[in-house]
Amino acid sequence: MAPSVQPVLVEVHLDEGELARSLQEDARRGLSTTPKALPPKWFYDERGSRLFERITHLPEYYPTRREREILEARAGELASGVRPDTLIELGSGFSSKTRLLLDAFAGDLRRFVPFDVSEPTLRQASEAIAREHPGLRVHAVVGDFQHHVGLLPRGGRRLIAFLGSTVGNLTPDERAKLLADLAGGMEPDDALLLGTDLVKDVGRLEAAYNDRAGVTAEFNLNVLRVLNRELDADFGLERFSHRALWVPEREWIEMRLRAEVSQEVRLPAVGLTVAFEEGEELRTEMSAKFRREDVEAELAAAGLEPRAWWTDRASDFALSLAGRA
Ligand code: SAH
Ligand code: AVI
Repeated sequence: MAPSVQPVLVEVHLDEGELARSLQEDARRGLSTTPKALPPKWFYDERGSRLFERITHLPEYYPTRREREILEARAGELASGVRPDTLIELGSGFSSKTRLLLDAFAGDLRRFVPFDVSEPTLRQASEAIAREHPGLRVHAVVGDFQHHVGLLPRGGRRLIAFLGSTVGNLTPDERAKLLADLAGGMEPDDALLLGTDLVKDVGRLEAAYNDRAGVTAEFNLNVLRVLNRELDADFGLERFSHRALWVPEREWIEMRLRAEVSQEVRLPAVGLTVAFEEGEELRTEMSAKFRREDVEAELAAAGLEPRAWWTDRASDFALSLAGRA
C-alpha cells in the first residue's frame, strides 16, 4: 500500500507573547544606542519571507542559484555518505532548495524537522512538504536558533542543514555560540551541512544587495512595517531609503536604512520616542562573506571537524560538511 500523508506536528518554542517581548526588547535596545541597529530576524513576517523568496530569483542575487548547483551535484554523495534518517533545517523559510535533499534522501529519510522563527511560513512549507512526501513525518519547530537549538528533536542519524549563508547574518560571537550549541547536541553519527557565501568581487557583492527591481529595498523597509504593526510605531517608510554596502574591514555587506530627513518616531508599545538626524543610518543586517580558512576555523573552534568542502563551478558559494571532532 502507498504510504499516506502524515499530519504535520508543530512544536512552538516561541509563542506570540514571547515573540512580542523579544521584539520589544530588541527595538528598545537597538533604537536607543548609537549607532542604531536591529537584528535581521525581524524582516521575516509573512510578507518579508515572500520578499526574500523573490530576492532568490533576482538576476543579481547569485547565492541561491550557486548553492542549488552544489546541492544538485552533491545530494547523492550526501545521501550515501551520511544516510540521514532525520533532516533538520535551520532557518528553513519555504525550504525551496531543501526539496533536492528530500528527494535524494527519500530511501532512508523518516523525519524532516524544519526550524524557523517565522511561524506562518513554517506552517505553509511544512504542509506542502508533507503532501509532496507521503510517509515522511514533518515535525516543524518554531524557535530562535540563537536560543533553542538545544531543544531540537534527538535520535537517529541526523543531518542538520543550515543553508543560504544565513549563518552570515549573525555576528562572529553569535556564530561561535550557535555552532558550539549545535556541536554540543550532536551525536557521533550526526552531521552539519553549512552554506556560506564566499568573499568575491565587491561590485558583484554590492549588486546582489542593490537589485535594479528594488525588491531588496522593499525587504529592508519591511522591518519598519513590522515595527509599525507590532509596536504601534509610526515610521514613515517614505522617509527612509535602502542602503547596502561592503564593509571591507569586516568582510560583510551591511544593509542600512537611511533617514532622509531629521525626524522623530514614536514607538508607544515600548515607551520610546526616537530621534533620527538627517542622513543617520539604522543598521538592519550584516551578511558576512567567508573564506575557506575562516569557515574551517569557526567549525574547529566549536568542536566540529570539517569533512568536505564543496563549491559551485564559479567558487561563489560553499557547502561544508562537518561532524563532531
Ligand atoms: N534557508 C532558506 C531561507 C533563508 S532566509 C534559504 O536558504 O533560502 C532566512 C530564514 O531564517 C528566514 O526564514 C528567517 O525567518 C529565518 N531566521 C532568521 N533568523 C532566525 C532565528 N534567529 N531563528 C530562527 N530562524 C531565523
Ligand atoms: C538570508 N540571508 C542569508 C540573506 C543574505 O543574503 O544575507 C538575506 C538577504 N538580505 C538581503 N538580501 C538577502
